[in-house]
Amino acid sequence: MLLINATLATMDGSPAYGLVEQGAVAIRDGRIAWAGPAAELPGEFKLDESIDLEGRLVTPALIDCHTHVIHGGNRAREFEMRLEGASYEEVARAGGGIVSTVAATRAATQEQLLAHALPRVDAMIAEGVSTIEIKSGYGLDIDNELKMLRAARAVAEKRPVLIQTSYLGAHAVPPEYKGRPDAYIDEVCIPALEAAHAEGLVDAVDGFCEGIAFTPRQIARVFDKARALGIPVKLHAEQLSNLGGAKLAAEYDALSADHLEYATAEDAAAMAKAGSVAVILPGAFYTLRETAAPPIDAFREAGVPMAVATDCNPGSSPMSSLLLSMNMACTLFRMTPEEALAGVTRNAARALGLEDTGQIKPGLRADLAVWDVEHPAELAYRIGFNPLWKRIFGGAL
Ligand code: DI6
Ligand code: FE
Repeated sequence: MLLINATLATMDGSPAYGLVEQGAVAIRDGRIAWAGPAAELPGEFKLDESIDLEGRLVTPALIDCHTHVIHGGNRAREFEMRLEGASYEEVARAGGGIVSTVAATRAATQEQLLAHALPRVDAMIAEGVSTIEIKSGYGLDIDNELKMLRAARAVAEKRPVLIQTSYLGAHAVPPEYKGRPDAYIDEVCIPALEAAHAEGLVDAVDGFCEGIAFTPRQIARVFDKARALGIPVKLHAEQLSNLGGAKLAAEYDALSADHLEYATAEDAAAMAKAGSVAVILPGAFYTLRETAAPPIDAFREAGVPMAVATDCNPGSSPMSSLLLSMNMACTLFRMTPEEALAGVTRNAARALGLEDTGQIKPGLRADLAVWDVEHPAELAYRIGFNPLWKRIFGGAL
């Protein structure tokens, strides 16, 4: 396949979006074979039939690197409660919050979980998403954590999308272990990780390091097991308070630390040293009406790569629009439109440990999004408008 008459935002790390005017992309065997100015296209890639994009913008297809899109039920009632004045933590302590989604997730079959997720997956794909990370963490017992991960992997059988799964057994303490988080880690969280890994269901291990969830010491025990199994880690860190999660994640060479509203410049330095990505989740900040913004300047100065994701989940971020996440990252956190686009392409791939997607570069997967816009800043600029023209997944239109 040869795409011509395109503007390319290659997002390959070169300045100004890696923009190429009058560009062409040659695709062979599902991979990008060549990309650059059409005038320089090598003869071997010249085809009789090419697709004329009439000046449209081509970017890498988008990557949502942090979602909880597999879950049971919804929490619209909790939304009402919070509007009546209850805080997220109060709702959680009253048995609502994550634990109510746990009950709904346990009650659902694997097929039901999958069917419940597909409309949101479809919304993501319709915005040019090619890769979705999906976490477990609403099962919180061995069978139900495995069920969630199997449902997550099954998304890729139903839709043309790459799925990366993260095991999030350390998401919340289930009711049957109330007040006994260490017993939960020993008796459920670690054995479920071993079982899920044995079934090949785990691409990364995640945790929630927070007052309403687990301490750094408890998370470290889960990370030790991940390390022993050779699985990379990531962490929900400093979302509602600073417990040292980002530093802990850095100690374990985490792929990413996520949320980070309460992170400091010191945390940023530790993450930069470890090469961990800061995953910025403005949907949760917005939904919880947080006031502390993540320290974007500190990440920028320290050279921490920033990703942006939806955090699509039924409680703190019932959002499935990655384009809206980009807009929010700019408006709420003062990220630039170029940083936001890098955050859903190159840096999102890095947050998942994926080296063959997220940029327009020879050798990488031909996962591309073609947009009816003139300039890449338009992607983050509009609110509630989807300019996707076509998506190319693994070289297929
Ligand atoms: N932080 C979040 O924002 C989500 N999980 C987490 O660890 C919220 C999950 C939920 O409220 O259901
Ligand atoms: Fe999350």
